[in-house]
Amino acid sequence: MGHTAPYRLRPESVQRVIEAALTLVRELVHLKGETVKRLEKDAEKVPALLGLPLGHNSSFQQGPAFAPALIRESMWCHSTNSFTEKGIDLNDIRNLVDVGNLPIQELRDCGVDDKQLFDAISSAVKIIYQQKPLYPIVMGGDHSVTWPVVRGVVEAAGQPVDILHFDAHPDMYDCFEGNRYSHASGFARIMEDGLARNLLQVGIRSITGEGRAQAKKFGVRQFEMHSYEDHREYLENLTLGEGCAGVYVSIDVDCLDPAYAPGISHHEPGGMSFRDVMNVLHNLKGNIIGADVVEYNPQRDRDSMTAMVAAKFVRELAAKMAK
Ligand SMILES: [Mn+2]
Repeated sequence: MGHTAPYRLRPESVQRVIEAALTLVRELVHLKGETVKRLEKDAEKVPALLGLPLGHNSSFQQGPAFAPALIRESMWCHSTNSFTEKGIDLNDIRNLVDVGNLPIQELRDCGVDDKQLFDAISSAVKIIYQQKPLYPIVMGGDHSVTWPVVRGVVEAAGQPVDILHFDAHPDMYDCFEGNRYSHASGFARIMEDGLARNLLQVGIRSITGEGRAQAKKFGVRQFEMHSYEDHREYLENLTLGEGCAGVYVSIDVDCLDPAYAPGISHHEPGGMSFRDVMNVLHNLKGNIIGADVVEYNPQRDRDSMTAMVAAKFVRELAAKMAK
């Protein structure tokens, strides 16, 4: 299975490579965070981009490990400009900083297993969170990264979050094909760990009996595509995150209809339009303290069309976070 590590190292050696990887993140976070503070001492919240090139917990196809590089390329592509829809200039470091990637594959090459890898992801997220005014915005990677990212946010914030989750799938299998770290199980782990006060899943249209049973068990609210129009007004006027740490937004690119986003692993017809997602996001009232965009798969893309879509999700999320 993809989640087993190739070699076994002594525990202290594993810890040493993890520390080295986190040092990369720590140094960039410190440099960018201090620069922002010097330019704008009143900045409250500046999104910090972290790439997690992790794809081995995908169940069907590989490819999302290459997403962060291509999303970055599309973010700064000259076919568009650096302003978001509502006028935030992302070329201004006071609105967005980039703290690079956690070297996922290099850690795995050294024998770091998924438990240790996920702990390292949580640590990287906490490093960002503790450098005020930075807040994490993560580029996956497959969707398995969301569990350790949310865990990092919640541990740093000291209380649970409300999660707004866009996806064709609930990703709540107790265990998928023998892998509890699977990209199809992340939200089961999040709910078991008590990391979310509320979990709202939007765009659902591929769900098994287990997915519904898990939702019932964990009190998850699922907004399925077959009745989307009944819920549109509610979803486009959401208030979340009051009385808890804030809001975490997770966007699986496959929430979109494959007509809008062919560059994903799981083509599931009948999905949201890009504008549907924007309407929910732009109108959301709530303090977003962490976010991710996951499951972009370059192997299936055409002319970087879906890279552009994933990049625009990152850009608009960043603009929504920046304060
Ligand atoms: Mn999905």
